[in-house]
Amino acid sequence: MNGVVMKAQQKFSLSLHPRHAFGPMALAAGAFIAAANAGSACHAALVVPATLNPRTTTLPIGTSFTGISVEWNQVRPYLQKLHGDRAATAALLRRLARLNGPPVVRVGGNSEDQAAWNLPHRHHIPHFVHINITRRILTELGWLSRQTRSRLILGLNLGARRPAWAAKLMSQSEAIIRPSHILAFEIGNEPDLFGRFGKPWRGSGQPYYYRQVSAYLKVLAPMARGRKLFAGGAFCCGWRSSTPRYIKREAAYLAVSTLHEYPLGAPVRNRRSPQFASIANLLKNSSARAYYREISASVIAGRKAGVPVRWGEMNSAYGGGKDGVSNTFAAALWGTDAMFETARAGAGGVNFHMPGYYGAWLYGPRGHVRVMPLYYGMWLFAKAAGMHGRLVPVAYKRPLNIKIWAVRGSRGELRIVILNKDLTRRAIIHLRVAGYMLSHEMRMAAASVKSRWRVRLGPWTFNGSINGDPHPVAWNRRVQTIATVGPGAWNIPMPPASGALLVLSRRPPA
Ligand code: BDP
Repeated sequence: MNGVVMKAQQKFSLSLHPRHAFGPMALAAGAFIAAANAGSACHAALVVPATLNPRTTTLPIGTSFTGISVEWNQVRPYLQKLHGDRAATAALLRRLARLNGPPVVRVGGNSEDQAAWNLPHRHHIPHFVHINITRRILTELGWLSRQTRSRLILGLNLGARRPAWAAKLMSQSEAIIRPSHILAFEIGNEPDLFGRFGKPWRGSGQPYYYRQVSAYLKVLAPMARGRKLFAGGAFCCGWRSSTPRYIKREAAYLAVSTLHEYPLGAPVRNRRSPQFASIANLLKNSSARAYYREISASVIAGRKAGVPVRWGEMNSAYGGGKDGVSNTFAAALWGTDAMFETARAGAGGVNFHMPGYYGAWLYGPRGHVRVMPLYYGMWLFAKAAGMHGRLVPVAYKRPLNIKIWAVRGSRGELRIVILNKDLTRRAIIHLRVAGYMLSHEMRMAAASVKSRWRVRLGPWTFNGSINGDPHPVAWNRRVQTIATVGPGAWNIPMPPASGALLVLSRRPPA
C-alpha cells in the first residue's frame, strides 16, 4: 500500500511538468469552422487542414514494436492453455505478429521481486517473496513463444538480493525455453520503489542499487557467454530520468533497456488531480505525449551505446487500471496515440501490462475471451506501422484534440492514422498529399467512448468472439463518407472519439 501511495505522490510530481507544444509544424492556414453534415448532432465541424511530404520520412518503426507484460503469477491463468478457449491468446498475438512482427512478451512487474524458481521452503526468505515459479510456468512460456514466435523478457528477483536465485531461474529458463526465444532477463522491477521492502533498501538510493546490480551481473553475466542478455533498469517514477545513466553504465550487458510509465493512477482519489483516472484525462494529449517526452533522453543514450530502449511496462492507470476508463474505447484511442508517440521518440516499442481492467483481452468467468478496446488500438497501430514503415511528419494545427500520424511503407504507400480524441466535436480533416490516391479506408469506432464491447476496426469486431478471431460487424454502421475534393485532396469527416486508417498509394503518372 505504501508503495502505491508513494508511487502516486511521485507520479503526481512528475505530471506537474508544463505541457510542451506538440511536434508537428503548425500550418500557416488556420483551422476554421464549416457547416457540416446537416442533421448530425453537432451542426458545425472544425476543418483541420493537414498536409505531408511523403519524401521526408523520419524514423523507422521497428518490428515487434507491440508487446504485452504479464505478472509471473498470471502466466498460467492468462497465457496458458493455448488450446480450447484460451487459444485466443496465441491468435491475438499472431494477428499482431503478421503485421509488425511478433509482440514482445515481458513477464514481470511487482511479482518479479516477489517470485523465485522453485521457491525454497526454508527460513530466511524475505517476507515479500511468495510466488513460486514452476517448471509448468516456464513450459507454458516456451510453448507460447514457439506458437507465436514472440520473444520473452523474463523478470529476475533483485529485491531479495539473492543472485543465486536469479542464476537458477536463468539456467532453468534457458533449459526449458528455446534460448533464441529469450530476448532478455530483466534485473528487478521498479527499484525506485524498493523502499517498500524495508531495510536495507529503504532510504538507500541508487548507489546501493548499482552495487546490487553489479553483484548480480558478476554471477549472471558469465552465464550469458558473451551475449547481451539483460534488461533494465525498469525505472518508473523517481528514477526514470536516470535511465540514460543506467544505460551508459550497463550497456555491455543490455539487450534492451526498459522504462515504465502510467499517465493516470486508479487509486488517485482527488478528481482535480491530473492523474485522476477519467476518460477526459486519458484522452488529454499529455497522457500520450508522456511516451515521447519521458523516453527521448534514454533513446539518445541508447543509440550512443547500441542499446534499444522500450516501454517495458506501461498502461493507462496504475493500480490495475480503472473500470470505466482503462477498459473502454478511450483506451483504444489513447493506446494508438501513445504507441505513435513512442515511435516518434525512436524507441523500440511498448509492453502493455495486463490483465486487470487495462488488459487488451481478458478471460471471462466461463473462460471465454473478451477482446477489449485497447486491442483494437494495438491492431490499428500494427496495421499502420507494418514491417518496415517509416514515420512521415504531418503538418497540421491542433485546435481540437486531434492527432494525425503517417507511415510510409516499403513500396511508397502511405498509411495515415487520424485520431479525434475530442469527446464532443466533429472535425473534417482536409488532407492534401500530392501524387497519391486513396486506396483503402477503415474506421476505428465504438457505440460510445465508454463502450467496452461494441468496438470495430473497419468491418471487423471481436465482440462475441470466443477464439480471438474477429468477425464482420453485425450492428448498423453510420457511414462517414470521405469526399475527394481534388487530385490528392480529401475531406475526411471525423466524429468525436473516433479513429481512422487511410491507405494512400502513388497515383500512376497520367
Ligand atoms: C506497476 C507494477 C505492476 C503493477 C502496476 C499497477 O510494476 O506490477 O501491476 O504497476 O499498479 O508499476 O497496475
